[in-house]
Amino acid sequence: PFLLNVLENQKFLHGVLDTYFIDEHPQLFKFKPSLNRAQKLLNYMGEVLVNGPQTPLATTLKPAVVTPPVPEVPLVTEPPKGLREILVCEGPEAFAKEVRNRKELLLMDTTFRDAHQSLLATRVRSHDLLKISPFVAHKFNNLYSLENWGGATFDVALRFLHECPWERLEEMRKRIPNIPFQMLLRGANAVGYTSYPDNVVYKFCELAVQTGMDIFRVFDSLNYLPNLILGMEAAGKAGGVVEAAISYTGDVSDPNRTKYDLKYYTNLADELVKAGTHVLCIKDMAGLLKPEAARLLITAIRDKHPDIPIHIHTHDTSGAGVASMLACANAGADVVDVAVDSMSGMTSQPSMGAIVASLQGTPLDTNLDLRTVSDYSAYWEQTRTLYAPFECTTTMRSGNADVYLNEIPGGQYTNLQFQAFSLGLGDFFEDVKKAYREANLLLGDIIKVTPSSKVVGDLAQFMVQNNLTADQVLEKAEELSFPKSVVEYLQGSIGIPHGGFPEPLRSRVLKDMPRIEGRPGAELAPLDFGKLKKDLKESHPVISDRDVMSAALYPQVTNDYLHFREKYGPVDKLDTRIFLTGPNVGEEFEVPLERGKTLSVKALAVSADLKPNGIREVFFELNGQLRAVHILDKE
Ligand code: 3PY
Ligand code: ZN
Repeated sequence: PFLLNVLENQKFLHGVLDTYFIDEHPQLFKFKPSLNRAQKLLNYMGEVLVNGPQTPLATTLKPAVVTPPVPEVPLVTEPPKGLREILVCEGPEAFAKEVRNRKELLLMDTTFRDAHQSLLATRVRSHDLLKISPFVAHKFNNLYSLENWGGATFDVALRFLHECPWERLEEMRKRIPNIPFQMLLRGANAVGYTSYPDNVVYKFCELAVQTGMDIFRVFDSLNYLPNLILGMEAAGKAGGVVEAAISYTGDVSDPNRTKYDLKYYTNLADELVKAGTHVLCIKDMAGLLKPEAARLLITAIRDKHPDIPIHIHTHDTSGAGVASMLACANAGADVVDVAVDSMSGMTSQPSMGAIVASLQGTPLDTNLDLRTVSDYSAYWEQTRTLYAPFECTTTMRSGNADVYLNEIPGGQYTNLQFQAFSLGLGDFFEDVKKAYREANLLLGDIIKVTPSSKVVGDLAQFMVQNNLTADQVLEKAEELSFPKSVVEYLQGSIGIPHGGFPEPLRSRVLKDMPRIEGRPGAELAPLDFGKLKKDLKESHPVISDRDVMSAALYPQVTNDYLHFREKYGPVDKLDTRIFLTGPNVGEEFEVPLERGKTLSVKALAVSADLKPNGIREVFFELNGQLRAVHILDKE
């Protein structure tokens, strides 16, 4: 009896047994939880039916009632070979050489990461990514890479989707063995918003490579070289392709914008090439790289570094994205970022179909078939409607070239607009955008991308809410109680900006507060992973090294995620509409738990009467048998 019911064993529960027992006998834990999975999921759906969505929805719009058809692929045959073959067999240098030698313009597809981070609040779930993955493997084998991890996806998966980002990566890898995977690594901030101890960043990259990651786009929100180099070393040491990114701001085609001129960018490119990057990326996170600026910038870098593959990232906020990417390609870039048509445009990436069509019959022809792009787009067009509660188009109807004035990064642009509209204040967004520009100048005209963009955004909102002009902020700096992010930024918590910190603002805000002089991570003690694992095991029956890594980055979020999963099971297996808003009463549906194991569920009824203890019963049919779950009605 001990063996099968270990989770209910009193000695075990009270810690009389050494918990290393679990490590030595993992098979014991496969049995009991799997028996409970169905019941847990019924509890989850009961909870949603009684108490409403268990993840906050951003609007009152409901997910569409659709089952997006997945274009067919021959599942019996292996997907055709792609660039990953060279990477795996010959390593990152050979991969980079091959990329540089290619005649065609190569594409990175951002649909699995940045596109939905920018348009759908990062809410696209593994369920919908995995369904289309075999099609991508079979039909898009010639991509440079598929960007499918990192950035905000890690946090959002755990926090709002109640799913494990590591499992997502592993499952995508199983279905797409041939295309290089790419992630966005925020340098010394990994996939978080703040500096971590160095050993956390190293271990994170190691685990990412082990789980299936290939290419690490490494950036720093201030282009602060020591932070960038730390991230590059971590990615490189783990065996990944290092794609060091220069975050782009300003306008190199405007002779009056002297702080970030061509020389600034070419110097930085020199440093990153010297530091051994395999690929060089220009990360235009706000979509400020106009076609003429693109021509100047790429030509200058290409002239100095004829052998390095150049990869360009942009956002289509102004609407000039396709023109700019074509200008980059013509000036010698090897790879550009696109999102599939139905997930492109506005604050997302430029359209894949538009770029493919524009280059057809030219020497840079991508060799992609527009019909294939169209099939892929059709899947996402329907899938996107499942995420209606998070649609940016609730408030955003078009691109806007005012981004050249405010320089707000794509994802943040969507968020700020959304927040402004939900506050219901008519001109609030216009005011915030103007204040964002002023806040940036107050802070010394800095690079703005996660997390420095949050500093500028917080200061802008602070200015609007308190009705302060830039002059007033500077004048009253000693008395004002600034947002925490602004104070920490001025203390040096995320690094040192190009040109130094703004004075006298910094001294006035900080007074005698401590300052970090160099790379923030260098001052942090290494994290004790062994202790963290032990601590986690005290409150959670099953803890993997992946959970420990998640907890190293997001302690509270991971703890909540683990509790949630222990209570409600693998909610990532539910269809998106059912996950978000629950089934309709009377609805029949399936839940594929694993290969060969599918639950057949029917939602029967929610009891009208409440028991004296506040419990409501919800009835389901599970594989033909009646089941009832008891849910505390929180209303
Ligand atoms: C992120 O850090 O998530 C970004 O997408 C920055 O551009
Ligand atoms: Zn981006």
